[in-house]
Amino acid sequence: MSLTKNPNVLKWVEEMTALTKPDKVVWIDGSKEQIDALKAEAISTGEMLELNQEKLPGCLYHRTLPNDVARVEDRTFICCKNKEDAGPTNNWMDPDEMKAMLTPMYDGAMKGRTMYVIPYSMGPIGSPLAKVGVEVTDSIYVVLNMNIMTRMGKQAFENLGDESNDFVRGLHSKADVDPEKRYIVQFPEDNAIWSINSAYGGNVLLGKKCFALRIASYQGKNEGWMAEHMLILGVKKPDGEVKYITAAFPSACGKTNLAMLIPPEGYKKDGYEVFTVGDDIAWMKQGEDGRLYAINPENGFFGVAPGTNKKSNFNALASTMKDTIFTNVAINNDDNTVWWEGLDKNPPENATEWKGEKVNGKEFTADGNKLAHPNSRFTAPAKNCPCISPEFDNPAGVPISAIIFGGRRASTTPLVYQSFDWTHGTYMGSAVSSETTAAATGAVGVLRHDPMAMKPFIGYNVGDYWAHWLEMGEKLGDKAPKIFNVNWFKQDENGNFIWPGFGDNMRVLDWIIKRCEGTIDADETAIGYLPKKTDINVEGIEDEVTPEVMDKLLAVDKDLWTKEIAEMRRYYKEDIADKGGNVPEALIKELDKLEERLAK
Ligand code: GTP
Ligand code: SPV
Ligand code: MN
Repeated sequence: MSLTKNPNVLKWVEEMTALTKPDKVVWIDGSKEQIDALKAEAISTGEMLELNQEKLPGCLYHRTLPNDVARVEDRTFICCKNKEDAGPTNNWMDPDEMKAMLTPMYDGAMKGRTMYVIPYSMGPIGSPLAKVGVEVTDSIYVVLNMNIMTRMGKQAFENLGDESNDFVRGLHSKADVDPEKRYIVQFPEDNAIWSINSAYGGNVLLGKKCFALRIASYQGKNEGWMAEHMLILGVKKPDGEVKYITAAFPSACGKTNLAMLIPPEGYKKDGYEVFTVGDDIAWMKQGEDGRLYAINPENGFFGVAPGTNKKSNFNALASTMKDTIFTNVAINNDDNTVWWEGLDKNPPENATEWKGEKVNGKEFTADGNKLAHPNSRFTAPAKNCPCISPEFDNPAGVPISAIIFGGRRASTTPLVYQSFDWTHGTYMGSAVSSETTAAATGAVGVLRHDPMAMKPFIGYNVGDYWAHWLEMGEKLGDKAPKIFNVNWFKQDENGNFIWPGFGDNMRVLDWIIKRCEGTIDADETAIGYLPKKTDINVEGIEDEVTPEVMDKLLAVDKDLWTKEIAEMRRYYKEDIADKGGNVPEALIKELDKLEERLAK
């Protein structure tokens, strides 16, 4: 039974049915009965494995094909009419040509399968910032993940209404999961997404990167708001006030960890608390009071498993203890639970590694093999998180005081610094670069530009995206959040991180909040405002972060920064301007000013 009378939805679902020719069409209402039945079906076919229901109630396991374990940026396209509108950071193809190429692939792709029609809301139902999507898919795994990651089911259609055409059409078929025919395609001008031949996370949970970033960034530019690859957290201070901060770090660079951090003992004693609003995506709009408000469009966490443990991210681990889907981690066959590198120091002897082979985990890992894929993930309901913000479902969102950029940089970038103003902060965002991770296919550890941590996710021309940032700054005026840059990943000569990171990042948030309140001075340097050496609180970590280490963390090395500036000039010109990106004059000026300040 279709769950809506909306003719636009019905017509589109009919078209998709005619194209993909499923044996059966099932509308997902989101009821517990329906979800339980789908879980049972997936378990019976072996698509999902049931984990130990005493230790991990409601938890399931899934493994994807070894060729299908991460986002595929080289096969991801923005298909708008004019190539220039996609800009230099996107693959482009003419929308009609793309559809002509993909239509035969979708033709009959669901024969012998069921098509699930998933209505979902990105953002709290009824929020003026929320938007509706409908995804059709032939994967139960997708349905069960969307059930965690979005507000899924009937209620989304109720929100859409019986007439509106304002929903994002998502067509997914895993088809043959053929990597040579894998395409992740956004049609921003049609509010549409086509994904084929993948069954992994960001490629197929179409509400996430495809909609909430690529399509939404385009909508945001046209409608005057922002869709960003940012976590949202609240810091409750001893006086009871909560300050909200967003942070953009590239994939697998610490958003989930920062969003859920547990403050060091001293801070806890003083009454500080951290609340999670979101761990990956923020939609932000100016509120009636002139400030910038953010909602998390998602309803769960699709988090990196390796490295997650009680100490590094207690709250993330706690979130995965029930009703969670684990993808591509290892199984401990002794008790049918899960394991991944960094969970603890005891790889299970009786293990199944992520590809499905039974191994002695101790010997296997001693030989340098990994039991879990480096991009293995958990899909956990946000409501499981012990520190979920009381404002999580607030349709109005939360007011943002600070925006942070960051990435993995072994050198050059100090632990933290503040921009002189919004325009300079926009420059800093445009200059984010980071060593690549396993979250996307390709080499790991290579430094690449990733402006605003959005390189793979800007649904239009990056030059226009920067211009939109500058326009937002003008609109926000003196109500604009302050902009900062952080780097948790500075290394010593031996490649060890010199900042303890994780919970201790609270010490940096503390400085940032005080800067927002105007209660702490800073050193004015060529690159921005830096903390005075003694203004980052190291109480309790003095042994590790000695004054010498702090000097290194806050160093601004003139030679390295001269190279950085030269690289930014090259980047703006060769990678952006020469390839059809219009770098705003104001950003070039910021680069000029930075160079002048450094020369002094
Ligand atoms: P996506 O979900 O891909 O967008 O990633 P993310 O930005 O949420 O990254 P996440 O928090 O999952 O962290 C990824 C990896 O970075 C994990 O292996 C963490 O252990 C590591 N990490 C996170 N925070 C820190 C930190 O403060 N210091 C260090 N050294 N590593 C960190
Ligand atoms: C990322 O890669 O930034 C993720 C995981 O958050 S995915 O959903 O696969 O994009
Ligand atoms: Mn992400």
